Amino acid sequence: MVIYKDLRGFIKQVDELDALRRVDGADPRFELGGITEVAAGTPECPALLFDRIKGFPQGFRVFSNATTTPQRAALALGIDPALKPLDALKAWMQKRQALTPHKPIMVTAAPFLENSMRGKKVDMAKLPAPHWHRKDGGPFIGSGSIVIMRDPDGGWINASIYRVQVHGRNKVTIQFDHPGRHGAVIAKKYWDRGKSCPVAVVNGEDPALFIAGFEYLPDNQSEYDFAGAIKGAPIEVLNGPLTGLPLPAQAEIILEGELLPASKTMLPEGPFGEFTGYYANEARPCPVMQVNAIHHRDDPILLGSPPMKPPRFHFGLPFRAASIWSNLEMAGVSDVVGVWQHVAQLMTVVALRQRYAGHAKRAALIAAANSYMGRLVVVVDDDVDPSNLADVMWAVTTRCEPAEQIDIVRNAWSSALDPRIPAEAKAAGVTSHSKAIIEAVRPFPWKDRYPPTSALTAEEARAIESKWSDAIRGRSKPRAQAARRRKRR
Ligand SMILES: Cc1cc2nc3c(=O)[nH]c(=O)nc-3n(C[C@H](O)[C@H](O)[C@H](O)COP(=O)(O)O)c2cc1C
Ligand SMILES: [Mn+2]
Repeated sequence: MVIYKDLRGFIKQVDELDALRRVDGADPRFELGGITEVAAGTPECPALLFDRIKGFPQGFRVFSNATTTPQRAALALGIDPALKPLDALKAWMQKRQALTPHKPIMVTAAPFLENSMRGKKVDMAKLPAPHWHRKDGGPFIGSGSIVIMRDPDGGWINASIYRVQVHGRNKVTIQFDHPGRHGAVIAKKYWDRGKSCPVAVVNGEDPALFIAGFEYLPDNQSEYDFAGAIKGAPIEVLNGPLTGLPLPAQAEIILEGELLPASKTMLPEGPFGEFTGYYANEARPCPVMQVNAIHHRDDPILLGSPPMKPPRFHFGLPFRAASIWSNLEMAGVSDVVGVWQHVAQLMTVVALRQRYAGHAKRAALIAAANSYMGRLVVVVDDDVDPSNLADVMWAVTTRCEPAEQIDIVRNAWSSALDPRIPAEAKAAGVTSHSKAIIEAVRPFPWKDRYPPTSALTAEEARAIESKWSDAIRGRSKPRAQAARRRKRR
């Protein structure tokens, strides 16, 4: 598979798959967001390239729904986009386990230096930052943008996704969901030494960086190296003229500046429509980046990835399910045939071939432990496709006796974004919730005596399909077709 060089290369590949729609004349206040949401709700869920955005020069573009289908998520990973979704996720799980990190390489020229505004010339209003949802607290330049920082102790580069709201000509905020985010940890190290933290915001990045920026990587491991591993080639970087931070040379738009000590400066950030489908919080104080330079390519493209009400999600393949699948394998849980997440990662499903009593629960407990914000974990037998919600619910309703096969795990991993944790509890620092484990499997002791299912096996269905496909799909023989055409004339 030929992997794209940069975001433009990716957009070209998407276009070649006929999955790109061009939209001219939309308003960055709510229309870009509205069109993105409606398009994401259609069966084709096309990627969108907005141009002639109201109030901006032609050529200043926004690209959204980049990786929202299984096909385009696979394409971004360098995996065959023709694979069935569960097979693509398995391919990614296996590729991810074997990845060798690729350190970035330095280059001496970068297209993002084609245009630069510095100092007093810096004006964020020159960039088409959308108001994505009705109640958003302002325009967000960063919804799928990467924030670059250097750890002052180890020297390693962190490059992950944190949202970035615009507050004025040269002020933006960077929002960390919790103090454990690498960006929050690194910034605090500078602040504790009485310094501001050099930072860059990369908008319109290589899709491999977008994916790497979402991964939970260990301390000291740069998302740059992980993105290089996805591509099988190093990310090209150039040291930022102001910050000296290594910046992806092929990126579209880059802000350079400093994250001011939070003890001195904060601005109210949000609300923002979250991936749960809710505005989780009112405006809250948030660290401020002073923007000292804006660089951009000619005719720049902003990668926008607004969160939307589920099932819409940034990634058409549930990447975190691939991590859980890996966790299960590493823990020695055998015979797992698939792991999937529905409802924007809020529900995890594990499919396995039961070999011993307690096998299903063992898998479920590991999956539950690693399901961020997920209240629902379901285990199904290997004849059920975990990526097919209807199939999963068929198993739940026909194989699970609720009085015997549902367990509740209390005080488990969620976050302040959880809409079901009461405000008083959040104020007291509670960010945990309970998780239901549903064993939608045939009870192990009598599984072989369970009533047999009536549906065709996958093989039987394939055989019928290949023999009778014309009849089923209404395609008639060429001669009959020609006769019909003649009659119509
Ligand atoms: C589109 C998108 C937007 C995100 N926005 C935020 C955000 O605003 N704040 C945050 O803390 N995490 C956000 N995340 C999640 C983090 O990027 C993710 O957890 C990442 O692994 C954190 O990296 P770190 O371990 O280097 O801190 C977002 C993820 C995606 C895909
Ligand atoms: Mn990190």
